This record gives sequence, C-alpha cells and structure tokens, in this order.
Amino acid sequence: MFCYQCQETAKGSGCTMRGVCGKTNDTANLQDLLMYTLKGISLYTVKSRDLGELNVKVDTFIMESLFTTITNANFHNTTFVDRVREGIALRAEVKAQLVKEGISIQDVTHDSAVWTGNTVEEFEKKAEVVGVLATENEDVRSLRELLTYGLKGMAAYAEHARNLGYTDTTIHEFMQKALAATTDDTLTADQLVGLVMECGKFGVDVMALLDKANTSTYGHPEITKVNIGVQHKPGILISGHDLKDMEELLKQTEGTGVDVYTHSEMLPAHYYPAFKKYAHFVGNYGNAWWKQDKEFESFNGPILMTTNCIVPPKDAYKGRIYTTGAAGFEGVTHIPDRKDGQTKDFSAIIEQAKNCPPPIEIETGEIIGGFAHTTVLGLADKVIDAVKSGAIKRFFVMAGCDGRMKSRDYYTEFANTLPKDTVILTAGCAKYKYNKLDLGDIGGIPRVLDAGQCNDSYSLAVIALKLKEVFELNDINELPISYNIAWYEQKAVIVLLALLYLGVKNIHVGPTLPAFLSPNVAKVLVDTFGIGGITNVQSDIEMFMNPTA
Ligand code: SF4
Ligand code: SF3
Repeated sequence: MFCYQCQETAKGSGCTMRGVCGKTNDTANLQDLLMYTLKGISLYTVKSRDLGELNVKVDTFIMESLFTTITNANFHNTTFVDRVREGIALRAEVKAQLVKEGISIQDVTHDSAVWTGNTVEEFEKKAEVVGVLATENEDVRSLRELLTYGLKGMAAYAEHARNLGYTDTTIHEFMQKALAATTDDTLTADQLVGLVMECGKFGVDVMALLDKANTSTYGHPEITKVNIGVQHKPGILISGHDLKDMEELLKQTEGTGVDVYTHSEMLPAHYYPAFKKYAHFVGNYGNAWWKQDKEFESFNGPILMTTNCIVPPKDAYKGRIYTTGAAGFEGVTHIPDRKDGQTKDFSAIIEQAKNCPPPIEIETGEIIGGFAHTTVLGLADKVIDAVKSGAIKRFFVMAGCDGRMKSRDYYTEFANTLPKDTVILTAGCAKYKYNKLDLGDIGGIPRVLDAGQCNDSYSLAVIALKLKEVFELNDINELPISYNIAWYEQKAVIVLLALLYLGVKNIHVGPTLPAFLSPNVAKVLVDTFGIGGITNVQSDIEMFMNPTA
C-alpha cells in the first residue's frame, strides 16, 4: 500500500505498512483499485452525456464510490470488492450503450478501461500495480492526487445534497472528466493545474448546492446554545455529516423514551429550525472525531456513524456501533440505504438503545453556534459598525478539521492568544480545539462564530464576499480577514480549492502541508496564491495582524 491522502500520513510522507488511521494494507489496495475502476468507467462516459438513465446510474456509482475512499469513512473490504465488481459490470454496460449509439470507443485503450477480473485474488494482484506510485513523475503524481482528493471531497458533499433531492449534473460531468484526465499522460503540468482550479469552481458549486439543500429542507441555521452535559434517559449518538439520516433518526426515536445526542461534525444539526421541535434531541456529546475511542465507551448507548470519521472501534463499544451510507467497518452492523423512497430503518439501533444505561456525563455547559451566512448577514449592521469603529480589527477563518497530532494544540493556543479585538470564523470539526474556551464577545458578537460543518465553509465565503461588497472593495483580499486553516482529510482539500477559486490569497494551512504536494507543486501554490504553513503562535499572529508588513 501507499497512501498519503491525509494530514496524519506516516512520517509526513506516506503510509506503507498500515495506515495511521487504522486502514490495513489490503483495504488501502482495494481502495486504489476502486479508484482505478472509476477512472476506467469515466474514460467512456466522457464520450457522452446522452445515455439517459445510464448517466445517472454512473454518476451515483462514482460519487458514492469516491466517498467510500475518503479517510476514515470505510474500512470494510467487502464494500470495495463489491464496488470493483459492480464498476466493471457498469463499465461494460456503458461501453455497450456507446457502441449501440454509434459513438466510437476505439481510442479508449487505457488499461483502467480494459482490464478485467472477478476474484478477490485477481483484485488483490491488480491493486498492487495501480496505486498512487504508478505515476512515476512526482509532479504529475502530485497534481493528479491533488485533483483526485478534491474530487473525493466534492463527492461527499454531492452525496449529502443528493440525499435531500438536490443534484447538479455538471458536477458529475466534471468529476468524470477529471477522473479520466488523471490517466492521460499527454497532459502538461499547466493543464493539470487548470483542472485543479476548475475543481475549485465545482467545489464552490457543490457547497452552494448542499447549502441550498440543507437550508431549503431544514431552514436557515439560527443562533443556538447546545447543551454538552447529559440527560437521564438512554441515548443514541449520531456522528458524521448526513442531515437526512439525522432527520430520520429523530423521527423514528420520537416517543420511544430514547434521547438523541450529536457527536463531532453532527453538532451543527442543532442549529437548524426543523430539528428544534424534537424534545428528545438533547445535546452534543464529546469532542472531535479522534477522541471517540475515549468517549464512546462512556456514552453507553448505540452510536450511528453516518460518514467519516470512524476510528477503528474498541471492543468495549464495538457492539454498539452502526454505520450507514458511505461509512463501513468490518464486524459492525451496516444500516442499508433507502429503497424506493422509503426511509432507512433505524429500529435495531433504537431497540438496543432502550436496553442501555444513560450516558455518563463527561462535561457540562453549553456551546453556541448557528452563525451561517443568513445569521451573520442578519447581524451585518452590527458587524460593519464594529469593523468601522475598530472594535473588530480582524477576522480569522479557522475552518477545517481536527486531528490527533499534538502539534494541533497550536490552534487552541492561537485562539487563546489572538488579540481581544479579533473574531474567529469557523466551520468543520477544527472548532473543537477552541469552541469550549471562554473567549468572550465584542459588543454582543461572540468571538467564535461557528457556521456549521466543514461544507459550511461556504457560508464563510458568502460572508466574505458580502463584506467585500459592503465595504466597496475590488478585491476579497483587501478585507481584514486572515485564513489559518487546519486540514486533515479530503473535504478540506475541496474547501481549500474552492477558496483559491474564489480568489482568496495567503491562506495558511496546518499543522503540516500536505505530503502529496511535491516541492514544485507546492512552489506553484506559494508563488501563485501565497499559500503558507504555520510556524509558532506568536510569530504567526504578528504576521497575520500586520499583513502588509
Ligand atoms: Fe495513512 Fe491517512 Fe491514508 Fe490513513 S488515510 S492510510 S492515515 S495517509
Ligand atoms: Fe472532521 Fe473527519 Fe474533516 Fe467535516 S469529521 S471535518 S476530519
């Protein structure tokens, strides 16, 4: 195996024996083979978007498959074996349809489009030669993987939107064009950079689509205080990012005597008006994903993982973990997808919960959130006055992911050390590094404004664009906003590419720069966009507070 798609990759260069995330050699290889299969299918589908229902079938398959390969989403080998088989069959179907329609496929000769296999042994053998390192030139490899990881993030957001009935076929068309492009040895580095930028454009589109899906379905997030203590009834903990699963779980648990708590990236569900009517939706339990192996045991009840991030479960609570959607883990019960417009069936989880003791309290108090674009723009006058009067000197976008590395304590210290006339704009699980600190407020505006999940970084971009308009600036970079983003997995990659596409410069990314950026590709990002890493809190704050110095 060779995997370097996340921030915690071994030695900052690549996992080769077993993932730091717990992904085994065989799972990693099967994921590589699935990616290869998706590329092969795309080499055919780029020929035509006029295949009717078959295009929809391929769009769905590719989107869901990409999502399963995201860090910490799915560790279940059977999922990947089944998907590779399904992919090969789908590829044959597309091929046959193209031939039937008189579209020439003679130039489709890349191995990913023509290889075949059926047994697990054949798959394992093939997987060994189609991974990331199969691209020998390190700059081409770097650009191909940067693009691919952007697509994985895009696929995750597209799937959440799809689950709420929102799709945009141009996003799928781009995913397939980009996947096919990663097999093309004739593309120059400039052309690949062009595709990476285009990926950012579709990153904006997909986050806007998901924002529309979420807010049209569940209302606009409102300022909300969320209890982080516990109640006295048995509970179900729901984690991940999928709001449709959240809704169905709340409906099915109503009146059962079981409470529902959010975990990690599901916390922002509390901000949506549609979920506030449920009296048994009682709070948030625990912190960011990586602490789950310490916190799930004391929750006592069942835990539903709707997406990433799963940490390989300990025996102490493995029997209480469930996965659904793109998530999966060997030996853990998987709740099947919706069929024919029916809801998912969470009854097994609810039945188990009824027989569990209530959660053990691990902290008390409240956290506040719900500062998505409508809320913040609703406060626009107040915010603008505070900026004009100098009460707010600078905003810090500290969106992204949290992770295990000790070096991430930087973000807690950074938040604590920032001058008191600054405001943090956050989204994603990165917030757990500072959302329980008492950082106070500025004239009633809290100093940490949580817009929501990582995809709600879109809200932060909308706010920035609006402020640019109000202050009549020509360039988004003239705003008193600095970007100090923490990344971990591939959704952070699409968020970053989206910000670059919107013209945001001088974004700092930490705690380390991606291992998949070759020195030359990193140089392009530094020279063109002023991307930088982090150093230490004092120097970085000084640098951010004096941007022209
Ligand atoms: Fe390593 Fe990250 Fe890949 Fe897991 S996802 S194998 S930790 S690089
Ligand atoms: Fe966190 Fe996994 Fe990325 Fe959605 S839950 S931000 S790391």
